[in-house]
Amino acid sequence: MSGTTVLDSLSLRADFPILAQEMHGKPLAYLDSAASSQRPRQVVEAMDQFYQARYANIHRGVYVLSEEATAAYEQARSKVAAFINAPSPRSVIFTRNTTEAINLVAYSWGRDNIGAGDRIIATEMEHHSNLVPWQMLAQATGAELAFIPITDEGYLDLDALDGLLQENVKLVTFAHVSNVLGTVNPVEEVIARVRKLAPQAKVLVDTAQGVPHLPVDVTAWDCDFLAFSGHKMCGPTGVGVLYGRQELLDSMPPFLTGGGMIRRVELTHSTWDEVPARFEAGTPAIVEAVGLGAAVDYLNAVGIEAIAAHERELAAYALERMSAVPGVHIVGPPAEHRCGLVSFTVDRVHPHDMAQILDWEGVAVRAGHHCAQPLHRKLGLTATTRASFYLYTLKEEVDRLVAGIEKAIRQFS
Ligand code: 7TS
Repeated sequence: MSGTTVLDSLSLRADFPILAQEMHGKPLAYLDSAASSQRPRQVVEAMDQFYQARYANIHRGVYVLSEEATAAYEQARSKVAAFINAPSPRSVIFTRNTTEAINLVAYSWGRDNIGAGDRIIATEMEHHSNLVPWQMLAQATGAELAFIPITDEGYLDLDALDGLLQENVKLVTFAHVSNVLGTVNPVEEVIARVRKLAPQAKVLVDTAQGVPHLPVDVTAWDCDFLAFSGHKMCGPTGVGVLYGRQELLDSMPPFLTGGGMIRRVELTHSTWDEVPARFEAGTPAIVEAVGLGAAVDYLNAVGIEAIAAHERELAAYALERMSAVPGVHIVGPPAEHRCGLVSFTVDRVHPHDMAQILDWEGVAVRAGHHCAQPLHRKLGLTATTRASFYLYTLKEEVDRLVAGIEKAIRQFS
């Protein structure tokens, strides 16, 4: 069935020519947007036009082209700031991706503010990008790592969080949306508990899987840091974002050093530029930032609330259809608490075999641990197959996913 949803995805697909292809002689059903979304021609064209007519290095030339390129880069920063309701574009730093944004905080803020005996709280559902940097920091400083456990239904156990929130807690970090369970975590509720029980702690939200799909408001959330990637939200690869509370960023030393981030350099020492330049050493991803600005324009034009509603509908439909197939086991919560993402296992079919068979049907999904090994261990699994949706996903693609799963089950029975 190609039933309509709140979003006219069929029309939107005209903006994504990459989707109008066949794979193995079947129409491509791209169900791997959680790994990386596709990008609309508006984004590709904005980058193409910038390269062809507007490109120069930024923040250095006195000539018109460089001044215009600088203005375009800074305009992209303003668009991103408005998109997440940041109080000022100065609190938005362009990084390479979520991973680099989190590492920036771990190295710059972390090494200055975390010491032996301090506690860093993360969760059992984190992507390795929001886990390994804290392991490195804990090992370097003697700090302790603690984890908010997950319940059997795939929610954060908030009562357990309360018990962890003691006076040595310096940082609480968690995913807005799990890239495996699809759980949408109650960001404001978590932050309220942290503020009440451990007011000294800072909060970092990894919204790599959130901001492409759901409204994000750093001012309403009152978070200290927020990290995300351009390539999961219709933007290009190579650009990501760290939002930070202004006074925190202003107090932090640089992460990477070199050109573009200094005020004065002597042979033996230097002083730093203001934020955000302080954290953007070297020539940044100029064209990618402009592309991210165009992606934000695109998402605003479609409407993030409409995208969220569309995905909720697809998730509900996928859960209903998939759970009716004998032998299919879905991980994570019901549709009302998840994004458009469904990870599953199937009796007697290895997740990689499932992904391979689905590929032969033209259905592109991801299989493996999705960079969340501890979470898979907790679930008692080594791998899952994951289908993830976006604004261009059609209900009939969910039907094709289900048909592919049924075919794989027949082949392996
Ligand atoms: N945090 C979460 C929650 C993620 O899902 C990912 C990427 C990252 C951080 C890292 O983002 P990056 O842009 O720095 O790589 N997640 C996935 C995924 O689920 N499949 O491929 C990448």
